[in-house]
Amino acid sequence: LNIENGLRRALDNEGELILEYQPQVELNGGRMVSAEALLRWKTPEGTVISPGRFIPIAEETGLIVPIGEKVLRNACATLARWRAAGLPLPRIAVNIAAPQFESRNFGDTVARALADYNVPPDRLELELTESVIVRDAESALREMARLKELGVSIALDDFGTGYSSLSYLSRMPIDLVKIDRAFVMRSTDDDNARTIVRSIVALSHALRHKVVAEGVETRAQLTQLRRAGCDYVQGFLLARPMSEAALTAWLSSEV
Ligand code: G
Ligand code: G
Ligand code: MN
Ligand code: NA
Repeated sequence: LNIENGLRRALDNEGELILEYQPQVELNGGRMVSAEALLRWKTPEGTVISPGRFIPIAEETGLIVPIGEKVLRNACATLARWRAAGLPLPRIAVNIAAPQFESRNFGDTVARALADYNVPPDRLELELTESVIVRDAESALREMARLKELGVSIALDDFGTGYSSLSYLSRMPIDLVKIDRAFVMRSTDDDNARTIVRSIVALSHALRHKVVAEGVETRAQLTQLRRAGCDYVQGFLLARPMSEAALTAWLSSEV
């Protein structure tokens, strides 16, 4: 299978590129505050290809721009359906690749998706990584400010694994910091990883950002995160990524 050609076809083929959603819940209380949209590619031959394999190729070929727009619009469509059903509306968090963020008119694309589906802007969360800051920090900060003006939420994904300087953390107009799962994983048996987790939480809170830990798999990790004062958790311990239908059922049970 040629991934590039396959992706071009998938873009026009309803039902090939689909979203799963993974809940992000309050560490104390368990209420769902957000759900991360995770892309899945089901080819007509029935193969499921993981984003780890096709997203890098989509980034190299530029296909990430139309694919990312489709993801944004599908996420907004899901929010619109939940809203119409009168369900409690969590945010939906959408991963934004650097080339997509840097593409012309990205802000307009986001604004159009929000308007077309009539979703409250703060229900859409954009997950950016530090890589957007590395290339051209000043223009990235301007673009982030523009997105904040639209009213969307911004999360900094995979925090601690990139190469941005800490000074930018205080300048970015973000709402949430997502602690990378590598730190979460090691936080139960590695004192240094535990210290890093605590420091990320303290630093983020001092800058008035909320903190999400990702990749939470064990009760012991959850205990460490509670002690560190983390706000929200996401991971297999809480819930695996699931279909929209399954998440709709979860939301219905929260009413
Ligand atoms: O769901 P999974 O663990 O296989 O995802 C692997 C990687 O693919 C993660 O880093 C995730 O952020 C990324 N990813 C999943 N969905 C999307 C998407 O819609 N857009 C982008 N840019 N990345 C995604
Ligand atoms: O890079 P990003 O944070 O967007 O990656 C999200 C990816 O992490 C998704 O592919 C998702 O399937 C995966 N994931 C979610 N929860 C867990 C978990 O508890 N453990 C592991 N190993 N991966 C997880
Ligand atoms: Mn993510
Ligand atoms: Na992440």
